[in-house]
Amino acid sequence: KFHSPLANGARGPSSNYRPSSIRIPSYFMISVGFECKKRIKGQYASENATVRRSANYHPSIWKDEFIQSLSSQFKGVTYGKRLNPLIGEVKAMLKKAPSEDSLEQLELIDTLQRLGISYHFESEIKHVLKTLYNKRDLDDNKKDLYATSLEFRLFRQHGFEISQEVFSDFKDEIEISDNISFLGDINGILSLYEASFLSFKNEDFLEKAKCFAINYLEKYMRRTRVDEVDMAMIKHALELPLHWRTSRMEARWFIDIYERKKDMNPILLEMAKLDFNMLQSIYQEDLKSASSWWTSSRLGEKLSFSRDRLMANFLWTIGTGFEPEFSYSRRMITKINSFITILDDIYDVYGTLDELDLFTNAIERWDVNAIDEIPYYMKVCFLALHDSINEMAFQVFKDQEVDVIQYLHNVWIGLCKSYLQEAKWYHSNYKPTLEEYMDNAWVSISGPVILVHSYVFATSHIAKEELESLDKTNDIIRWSSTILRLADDLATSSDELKRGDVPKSIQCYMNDTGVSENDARNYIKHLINETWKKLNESEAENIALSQVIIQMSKNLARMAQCMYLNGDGYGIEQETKDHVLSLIIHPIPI
Ligand code: 0FV
Ligand code: MN
Ligand code: MN
Ligand code: MN
Ligand code: MN
Repeated sequence: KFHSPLANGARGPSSNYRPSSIRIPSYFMISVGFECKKRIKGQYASENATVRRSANYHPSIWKDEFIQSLSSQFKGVTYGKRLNPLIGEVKAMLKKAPSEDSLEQLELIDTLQRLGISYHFESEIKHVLKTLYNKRDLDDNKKDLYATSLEFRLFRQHGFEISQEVFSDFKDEIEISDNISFLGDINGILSLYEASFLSFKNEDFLEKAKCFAINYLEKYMRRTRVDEVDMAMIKHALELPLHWRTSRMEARWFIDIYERKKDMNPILLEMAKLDFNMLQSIYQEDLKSASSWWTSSRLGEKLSFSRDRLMANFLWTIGTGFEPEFSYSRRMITKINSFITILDDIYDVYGTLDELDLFTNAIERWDVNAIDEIPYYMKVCFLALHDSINEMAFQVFKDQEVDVIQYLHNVWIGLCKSYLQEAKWYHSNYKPTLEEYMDNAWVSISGPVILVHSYVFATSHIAKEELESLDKTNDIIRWSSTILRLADDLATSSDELKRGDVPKSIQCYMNDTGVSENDARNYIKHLINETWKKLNESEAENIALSQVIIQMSKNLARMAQCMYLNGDGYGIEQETKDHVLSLIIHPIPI
């Protein structure tokens, strides 16, 4: 069904990657002769060589030559002419007075969101929801579980104040969960399940409802003869709830499901496919630009011990901001992600502790005169980073007359200091408590670097006060980064420990409590669930904060949960290949 990536005559993803099932021993050492730091007797190193570890990351499967060959017929204005009347038709549907059938309007909004096209109708959707919200109390028709849950989810998602009390009619049946009067109302339970993920910290009923719904859905899949589409919907929902999914991946999946629904609206379907393909053509241009930068920087080749993951670095940026207006941000954040990865591999694997100290100092000084002491490979990294960040800041200074350099510089210092802390812990064999670890690890996963830069690149009117508030005290950045860290630990810590690294959250919790690895993993999953509630709550409390930072923070957490769903989707490109093909390479057949 998909077009072959070879269709344009270019080389496809190269096939000489290392299959993820074959593991080269992690302790494989390489020796580099240009420096004399640590003397080690043994077979791997000559007397005066610095002994360095290697993670043996596989080379990239996506070559620049292939990326540059991408082209899409959906680029430019041709298809815009077809899209515009469809947008008009959907606007008309949304304008239909939300009189009798409020449920129909809510369902339309939900469908637009899932199809990934609601961003065209933000003001219309706000208007419909406002109207429905205001007449909510006048409406004394009893709503069923399905309608109540859908309404709760959409109102809360869009910032309307709504309490878990709206579920009071269903409380008894849910809390005494052997009562099965809901049987058959699979849409109601599914809808309750999705709604429960918008809860705040102290909303116990919603947590109970979530457990009830999960049990119910799992049983339902096993016992009943289930409709094919329902089955797909339930499986998908149990894998990850809607609130934790990123827009593009959800859209690509849901468009196929929607097409199979008996009551689907062909206008919505056509618009969704067209819009998806048009966005994809923009991503291809963004990707080409980022890949050209990466190739000409020669960082991959100069720092070959590090992960060469241009494609994955780009994929993350679609996850955090998919809209057409974020092209510039996607291009810049791909660079940021590339630098983060290089730095992480330097601190985790390649650098010696002495070098890391010197390097951290150079980053703090942010001065080209500060690099005499550091080895060549670090100079390459420092100069490339220093140049790129200064240039990006200058771009903002030209366009907006705001000087952002100290804010950008600060988050890099924070990142390198947190990396150094972990390196010191590792080299002294220190085992932090989970609390101690997390205080540092939400920074060392690079969430603050990504989000502060995202704010700067995606905001057309940067506010100094806002930039000021994006520091260590910002809850939203903290909770988003915490989820990113925990999801990363679940997927990467086994390999990290084999190669030698500081204990990650799972191991810290095991050390703290003595529980098994399996129990510790479940505890970390529980923490992710709890942290989402904090993130939901901080969003509701920070209504004045920029939408860019709020949405991108939530999206970063979501992207982590997608990337790490089935293992290390970042380090092992094969795990993410299908996402790359379906989101970036292959258009939806129309
Ligand atoms: C995590 O790698 C990771 F994905 C990094 C550093 C890439 C940049 C981040 C994004 C694109 C979100 P790894 O598991 O090695 O990180 P830690 O911190 O566990 O060493
Ligand atoms: Mn690290
Ligand atoms: Mn690492
Ligand atoms: Mn480490
Ligand atoms: Mn990791």
